Amino acid sequence: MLAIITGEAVTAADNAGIWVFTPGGSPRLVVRENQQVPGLGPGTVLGSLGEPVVNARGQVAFLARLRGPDVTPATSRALLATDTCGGLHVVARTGTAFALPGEGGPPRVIASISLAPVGGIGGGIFSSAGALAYHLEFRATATTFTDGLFAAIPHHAADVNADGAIATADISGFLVAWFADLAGGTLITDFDLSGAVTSADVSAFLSAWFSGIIQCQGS
Ligand SMILES: [Ca+2]
Ligand SMILES: [Ca+2]
Repeated sequence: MLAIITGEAVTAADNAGIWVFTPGGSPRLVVRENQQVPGLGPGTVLGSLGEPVVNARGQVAFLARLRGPDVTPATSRALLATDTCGGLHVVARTGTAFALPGEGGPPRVIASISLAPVGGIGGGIFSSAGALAYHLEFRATATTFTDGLFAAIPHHAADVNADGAIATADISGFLVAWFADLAGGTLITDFDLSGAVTSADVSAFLSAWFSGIIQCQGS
């Protein structure tokens, strides 16, 4: 649920948050206004939060307005979602390029984002398997748009097979892909984003895997 809180040291800029309630458990704060958005520039924070959609695993997805030194009106809307370990991911952001799978030519630029326009008022489909449906509009010309319905599976970086659990299968999956990169010269397992696939990527992955195991125990 989306809730507004009050109290000393709480201001209008950070008085909203999203909590998840589980049967028999205590409410868990997932995100709060004014918090830094992971993966975006320093000072890029959640300016305001939309109504969330929750799945059976306790993952949430929500639209947000971003605020920060590099945020312009064209880049201020984003769809965010949590993985099964509680990590927050940007699924889509307005003003950024979006390459349609299998389509050549220049990437499209996201003009607007909404949760899937299905499932009733407010919409939103976030399956118990972790797949989030969302709708994007792309600006084709100044006055015309194209659009499409997409799905994402927000997952922890060490959850290679995106099944929501960090397990030994993810290590073997990573190693298979790593050897395939070495053989084929591809960069899928360039985990440390160095531009090359080396043994450093295996160490970086294993380190993320072990910290993911610890982080996910608490969720
Ligand atoms: Ca997994
Ligand atoms: Ca690398």
